[in-house]
Amino acid sequence: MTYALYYYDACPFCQRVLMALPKAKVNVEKRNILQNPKFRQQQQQATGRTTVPCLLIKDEAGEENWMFESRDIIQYLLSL
Ligand SMILES: N[C@@H](CCC(=O)N[C@@H](CS)C(=O)NCC(=O)O)C(=O)O
Repeated sequence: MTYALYYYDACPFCQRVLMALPKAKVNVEKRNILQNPKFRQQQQQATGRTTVPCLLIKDEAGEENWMFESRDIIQYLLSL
């Protein structure tokens, strides 16, 4: 599995997730959608939304799962 967090700094919900990342046992790549519009476009194409935070979970087969809601993302990451 690989994990990537779509976020931007001024978003308070993103900050909550970012603060939880050090407690997670997995590595999460940080993808700032304002610094890199390619990430914003990827997210929008895949989900139809640009809301952040958004966690991309990719399995070994390359299947993608996109998770919204800071609370759900934190709960999920800390459960791994
Ligand atoms: N309930 C959501 C709120 C997320 C949210 O409102 N994100 C804002 C930025 S702080 C956003 O992306 N707004 C733009 C949009 O929804 O396209 C959460 O806890 O993750």
